[in-house]
Amino acid sequence: MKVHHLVAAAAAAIIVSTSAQALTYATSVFAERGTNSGGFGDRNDALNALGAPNAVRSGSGAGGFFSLGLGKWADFTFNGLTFNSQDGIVFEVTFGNVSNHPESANIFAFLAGDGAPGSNDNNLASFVGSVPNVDAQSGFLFNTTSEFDTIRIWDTTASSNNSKGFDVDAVGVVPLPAAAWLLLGVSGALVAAKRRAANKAAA
Ligand SMILES: [Ca+2]
Ligand SMILES: [Ca+2]
Repeated sequence: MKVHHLVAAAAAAIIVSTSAQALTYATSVFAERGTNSGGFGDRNDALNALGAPNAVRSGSGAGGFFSLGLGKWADFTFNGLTFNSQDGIVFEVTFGNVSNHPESANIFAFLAGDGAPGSNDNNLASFVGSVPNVDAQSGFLFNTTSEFDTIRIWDTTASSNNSKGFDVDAVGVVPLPAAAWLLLGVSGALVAAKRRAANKAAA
């Protein structure tokens, strides 16, 4: 078997193992909404942030997501499951208009029984990262380093942006280590490079 066949086989194996283990999406949410969060009926419903990403834009309306409002948060849980140092992912919605509507959030992961973070302080032990909406339109992967059953998404959007805050479409937990996702990307790039080389040789 030639090298590029081996690479393709490895990439295929990873794709199979990834699709076989689906993301665990949030099944319940408790939200403390921030300021400037009124209007746009559908985006007031926190339940729109549960399940797989499904935000839509049709005509003058948009649906399937939940706007946090400015400066507050929502807590997501996953059918009562506890995870340990697994990656999470959050999907935000700005419909390709992130330069006009820059939004952001801090992400926390903790065990509810240990008490939720009481401030939006990125020095807290449960803090796992910050996310600008530009990086979360197709899902922003974040890495946790401890046990958790709750993910808190805390809006940090500047009040000058005339925004209704970070718009959450979905929150999930990734079953595979991030390394596998990276490997998948690298393998795909290698396959593409080998194909280009092969095409060039054939031409
Ligand atoms: Ca948005
Ligand atoms: Ca949604």
